[in-house]
Amino acid sequence: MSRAKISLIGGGQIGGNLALLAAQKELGDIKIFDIPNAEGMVKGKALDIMQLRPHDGFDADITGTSDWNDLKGSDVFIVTAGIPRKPGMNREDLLDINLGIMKDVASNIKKVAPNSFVIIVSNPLDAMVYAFYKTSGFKKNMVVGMAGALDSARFRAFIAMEVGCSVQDVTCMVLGGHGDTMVPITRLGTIGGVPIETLVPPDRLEVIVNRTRFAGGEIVKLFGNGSAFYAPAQSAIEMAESFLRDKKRVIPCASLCEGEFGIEGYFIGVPSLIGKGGVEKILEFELSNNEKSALNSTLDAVKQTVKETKL
Ligand code: A3D
Repeated sequence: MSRAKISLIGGGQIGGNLALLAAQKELGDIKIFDIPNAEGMVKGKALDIMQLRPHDGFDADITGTSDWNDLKGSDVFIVTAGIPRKPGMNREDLLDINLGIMKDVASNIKKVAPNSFVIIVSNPLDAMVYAFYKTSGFKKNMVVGMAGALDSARFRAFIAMEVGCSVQDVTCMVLGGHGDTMVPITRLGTIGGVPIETLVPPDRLEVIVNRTRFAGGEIVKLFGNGSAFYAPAQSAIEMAESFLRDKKRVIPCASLCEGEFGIEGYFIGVPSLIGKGGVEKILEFELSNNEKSALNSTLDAVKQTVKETKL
């Protein structure tokens, strides 16, 4: 059986970690793609990881490139391409530039691997995944955004830190858009099957929910320059692995809703079953009235960012 081919579009902070994690999990052979100016950087990262392999003995071929032809026939793409906001640049300027990059990426992926599974990570996530979908014309099940996987992992980590239990036993999902309006469904969270709401007092739970909402910003502040990359990379890898190994894991992802949760025509964070068919199913369930209104607010935020793409 030949190895899967994984292409990482953007070889920056997240891209480099994606390559490392994909190699360590032996998910397949890996191409790290970036713009010609950054070709040396991605070739260097690839070579560095090639030299790390003997310690653990994992087999994967990792190469850096700025040539789309090298990505022909890839099974999975993880897209982190984009530029960060620079001094003097407003939100609209940034959106315009990153939208241009996403459209270019979409048309190239369509050329080299029209049947691939594509995971978008670039921000603003809710607009970028929509832009990729609209520009590429890919089937809806083959395009997905990474956000809920990270937001849920952050929530789980904070709960485990609060209670002093293994993160492994904390389950919880965070739905909605990737921003301050995200919706942690605390009602359904459990620690080893015991409802979180019976173990964590409401005031502490509220603190944790708020910390989750602003967790990305907390790290940006600490770094002073740049945003989180370890946990975002691991979150995207979980999604890629579920596709490549047909694990059918249920992960909160920005999937295209066509009626699910009453949402029509938008990518938004919902529990998504990922297998060899991509997003094979969205698992719908009854929301409480509060959750419904929170999901409506987050949908408004998603609609606004999508509107700004003019697509
Ligand atoms: P960074 O280290 O700047 O890497 C981005 C890379 O994209 C750079 O190496 C660029 O050279 C490259 N790039 C720019 N234009 C192109 C192009 N046309 N084709 C290919 N590559 C290109 O950023 P990062 O890795 O820290 O973050 C990447 C993206 O992920 C950013 O948009 C972040 O905001 C976003 N992000 C999203 C989440 C979510 O949860 C959704 C979390 C963290 C970061």
